[in-house]
Amino acid sequence: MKNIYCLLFSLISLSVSSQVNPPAPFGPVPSERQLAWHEMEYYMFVHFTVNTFTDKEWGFGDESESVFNPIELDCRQWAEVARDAGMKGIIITAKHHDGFCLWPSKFTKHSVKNSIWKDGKGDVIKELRAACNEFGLKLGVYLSPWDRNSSFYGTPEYLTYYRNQLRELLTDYGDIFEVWFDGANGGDGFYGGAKETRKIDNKTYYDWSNTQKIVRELQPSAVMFSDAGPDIRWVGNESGMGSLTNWCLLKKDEMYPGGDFAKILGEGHEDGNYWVPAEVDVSIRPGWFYHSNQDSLVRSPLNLMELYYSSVGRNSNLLLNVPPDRKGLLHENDVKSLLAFRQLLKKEFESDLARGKEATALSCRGKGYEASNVNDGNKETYWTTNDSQTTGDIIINLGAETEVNRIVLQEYIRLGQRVQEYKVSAFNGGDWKPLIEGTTIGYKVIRKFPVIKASKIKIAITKSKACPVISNVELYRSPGN
Ligand code: FUL
Repeated sequence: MKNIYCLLFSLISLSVSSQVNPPAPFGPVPSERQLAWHEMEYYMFVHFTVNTFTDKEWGFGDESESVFNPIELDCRQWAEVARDAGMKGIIITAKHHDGFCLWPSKFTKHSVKNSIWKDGKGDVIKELRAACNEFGLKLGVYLSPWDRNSSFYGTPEYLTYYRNQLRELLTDYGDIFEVWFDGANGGDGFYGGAKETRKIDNKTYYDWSNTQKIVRELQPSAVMFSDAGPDIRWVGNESGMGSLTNWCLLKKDEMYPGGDFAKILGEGHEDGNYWVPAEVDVSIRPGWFYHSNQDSLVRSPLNLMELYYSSVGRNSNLLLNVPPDRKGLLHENDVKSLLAFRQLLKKEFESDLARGKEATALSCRGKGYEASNVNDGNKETYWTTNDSQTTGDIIINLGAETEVNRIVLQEYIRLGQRVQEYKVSAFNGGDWKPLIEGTTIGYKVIRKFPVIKASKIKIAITKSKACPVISNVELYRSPGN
C-alpha cells in the first residue's frame, strides 16, 4: 500500500516535470578530502622514536641519537599487518615531543642521520612510504608542534623551523592523506641545553592559519587533524570512546589545539558552522610507545571489537596505535590480536539481511528517492522526503521471520548531517516492538540489540533538522553479544 502512495506521488511528480530535484544541502557539508577520509574508517597509528629505546612515553629531548637502532626494522611487516587487519592507512610519529626526526631533516642534527642505524643513511619515512605503496595503504604524518630538543622552541624562529620540517615531509614523501597536529604544548625540556621550562600561549604562538596554508599548498588532498580541526577533530579522550550523539559539526573558530574542550569535542556542536568530524585515537597497549613490560597487556580481539563499536559504530574513524618494538617490528602479540579481530569483524558483518529486500516508505520525495535506495548496496542513492517533512519511516520487509541483532545506518552526508532522533522497531508476534532509540547518525552508526525474530524492521526518523536523507540500511545476525 505504502509503495502505491509513493508510486502515485512519483507519477504525479513525473507529469509535472520528468525530474524531481534533490534536496538542497543543509548546513555545513564535507569537502571531497573529508569524504575520502570518512570512507577510510579504520587505520593504524605508529608511535616510534627514541622513546622506544629509552622506555619513555615523553622523551626530554636530550636523548643521544645513537640510542635509535632498530636493527631489524621492516616497515613492510607493519604495512602487511595493517592491510591484513583491514586498515586503510598508517599515520606515523615523524617527530614526537622529544624532537627526534625519523627522516634525515636538513634543519636539525637530531635525526636518524646521526644515529648508528644504517650508518646514518636510513630514512624511516621513506621506507614506510614504499611499504604503504606496496600494500595499498595511505600514509599520514604526525609532526609534534612541541619540540623539547630544539633551542628555538618558544621563540618566533621555531615556527620557521617547524614549517621547514613540515615542508620536507609534505614534499619528499608522495601523497599524504592526513597531517596530525598534536595538542600537547610547552613545559620543561632540553631545548638545546637550556634545560628549562618554556610556556607558550597555545591560542597565538603557533599562528596555525599560516601553517595550515602550507598543507593546503603542498598536499591539497590531505586532511588536517587537531583538537580544533580544521578538517578532523580529536574526540576528546584517548580511551577509544566516540560519543553516542556525535555531530560532524563544530564552531571551530572558538577553539584551538591544546585548549580545554574535551566534552565539546565528543559531541561536536549541533549548530556548528563547519564540517569537522571526530577521529578516535587509542592504543592497543596502555602506552603509545612500545614497552616490553606491556607485552601481556595487549587488547584482546573482543576488546578491539568493543573499540570498533564505540568508534566506527559512533560516526567516528578509528586510529588504532600499534607501536613497533626495539627491533623495529610489530610484536607478535599485537599482530595476533589484530588479525583475530579482523576475523571476528568479518563474521560480525558477514551477510547483510536487508540487501535487496522490499523496502517501503509512506512518504518519499518522488522518483529516484524511493526507500529501495537504502538497501541497494549503492551509497550514492538515497531515500528522502519532501522539503516540508522532517520525519518519516522506512520499513524493510525481511519476508520470513528472521533473527537480527545489528543495524547499520548512514546519512547521505554530501547533503549535510540532519537526523536528530531515530527509533528502530521490529514486527514480531503481530506487533511492533521497540529495539533501540538514537540521536545522531551522520556518516555511519552501527547499533547492537538483543537477538530478535522479526519479519519486518522499521526505522523511524522522528526528528531531523531538514528532510531526512538516508543512503544505507544494513541488518545482521552477528554471532557477537
Ligand atoms: C598526545 C601525546 O602527548 C601522546 O604522547 C600521544 O602522541 C598522543 C596520541 O597524543 O597528546
